[in-house]
Amino acid sequence: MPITPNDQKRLPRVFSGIQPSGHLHIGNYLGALKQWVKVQHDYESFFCIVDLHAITLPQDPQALCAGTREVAALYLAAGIDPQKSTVFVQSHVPAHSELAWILGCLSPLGWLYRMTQYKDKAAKQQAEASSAGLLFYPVLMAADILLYHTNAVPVGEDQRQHVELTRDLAQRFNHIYGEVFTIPEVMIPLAGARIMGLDTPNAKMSKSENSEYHAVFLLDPPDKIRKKIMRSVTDSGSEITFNDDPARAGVNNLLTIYQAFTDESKEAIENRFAGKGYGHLKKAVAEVVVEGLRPLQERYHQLINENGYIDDVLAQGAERAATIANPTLKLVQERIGFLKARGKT
Ligand code: AQP
Repeated sequence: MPITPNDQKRLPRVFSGIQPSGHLHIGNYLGALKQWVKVQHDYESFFCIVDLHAITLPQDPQALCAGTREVAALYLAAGIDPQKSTVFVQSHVPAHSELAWILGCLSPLGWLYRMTQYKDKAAKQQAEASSAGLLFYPVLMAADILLYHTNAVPVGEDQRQHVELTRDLAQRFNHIYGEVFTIPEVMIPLAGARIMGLDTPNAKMSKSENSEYHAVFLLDPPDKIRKKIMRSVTDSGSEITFNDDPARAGVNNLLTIYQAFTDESKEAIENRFAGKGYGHLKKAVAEVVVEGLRPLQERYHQLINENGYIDDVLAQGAERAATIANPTLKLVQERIGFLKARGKT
């Protein structure tokens, strides 16, 4: 691992982020947030609200601005401790955009066109209408991660390919310009790494999916959560077991949600539901989700009403993040051969 000015005797670092591109759902919670809360005790942690990523698809300006604060409040409500972890907004630290440009100039287009998320999201739009930003998304994500000499990136399964690209870009830069970047590892949770849509159990749950019964949002009231789960798509069978069969993906998804919220073993869960019907399973899942989200929801409503608190946390976070990100960017610029601006240290 390359040694950098801030690196002496530090804890290993994690970096991760979520886009303020809609309301957060239980997939974002189980795939990302829940493991962040755990890892912050063992890692120096950087958790970002990635607004620059969000605009790779069209966003309503007011919703983006309100959503950025909402996501920040949800991080804290879920248990991210701003005294322990650095919480900040991506666009508040300009080094992210600057490093992304440099890394973009090292990224072969072929690597970017191969990204599954790009292909999926571009396919939902007219091919020519999808933005260059959407293609560039993983390069920006690489910049986010590499600026902090990140050791591990806690994300859901859908982001694995982007972390692999980050590793490739870091190795490419280090090979051409000498060691600067730490090569990060991906960190995927054992349960809940890929939560599927309740109405589309063969496609991942997503914020930007419009249908009403697709996702359970973290701020959905209990009755709405129950209604959505009771209406989730299952199959015509009756056996309640974890299963890879795509035809049984709905039941598998409900069991996965149950497992991720309760941390029980698969065996214990299968025993619990042996001989029971799907209606019973759905009710049980709805209750663990309602109860699992209750403390987060209560805390969220307190935090969002505390005048100026979220903005204070974000301002301190951005200041702290810049103290790590700016020296990394400076080192990169030197290695590339950019002329130092007069008067700048
Ligand atoms: N369905 C999911 N199951 C488990 N983890 C998930 N994540 C997203 N969906 C699931 C994880 O949440 C983190 C933040 O994701 P993001 O907002 O940066 O982008 P995304 O992966 O594209 O998430 P969405 O919800 O699908 O948003 P939109 O619809 O805006 O694209 C990541 O760690 C991701 O793995």
